Amino acid sequence: MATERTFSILKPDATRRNLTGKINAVFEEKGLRIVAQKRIQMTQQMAETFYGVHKERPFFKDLVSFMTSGPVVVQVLEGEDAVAKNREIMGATNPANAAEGTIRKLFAESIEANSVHGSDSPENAAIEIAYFFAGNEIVG
Ligand code: IDP
Repeated sequence: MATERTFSILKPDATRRNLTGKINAVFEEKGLRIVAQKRIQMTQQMAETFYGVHKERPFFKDLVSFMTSGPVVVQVLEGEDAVAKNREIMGATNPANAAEGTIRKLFAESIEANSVHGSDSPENAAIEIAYFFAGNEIVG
């Protein structure tokens, strides 16, 4: 398997509870390298664009409001099979269904405030990384 990059967000529930270090420790322990990282405040427009695929879903408005409710940490994670590996490390969307030891099982508050985002395909990873990072901000 080739080295790959994925896009990650530590969501507002994680920054609010000062969990960025604990979550980053999980990524690093499981073999993902943080090759870019910055703390930002998402605007409503950024959140609406980022989650545009969900705009017809009943939870869309609340999700945009949650994602703009405090700072987030956006990241690029690198490693073998990074996209699938990070989805495994994160666990199921709903923490009630997340496997033991996953980030969402360990830290998520609810199906909405579920601590982390991770790209769901290499194609989306490339789009999401390019949306948040300039090439020279990523140092592998
Ligand atoms: P994922 O983050 O596990 O890929 P998606 O289905 O892409 O899950 O949903 C994006 C985000 O939208 C979730 O991480 C969560 O924050 C929120 N979300 C998904 N389903 C629900 C729901 O049923 N109620 C409230 N929020 C939801």
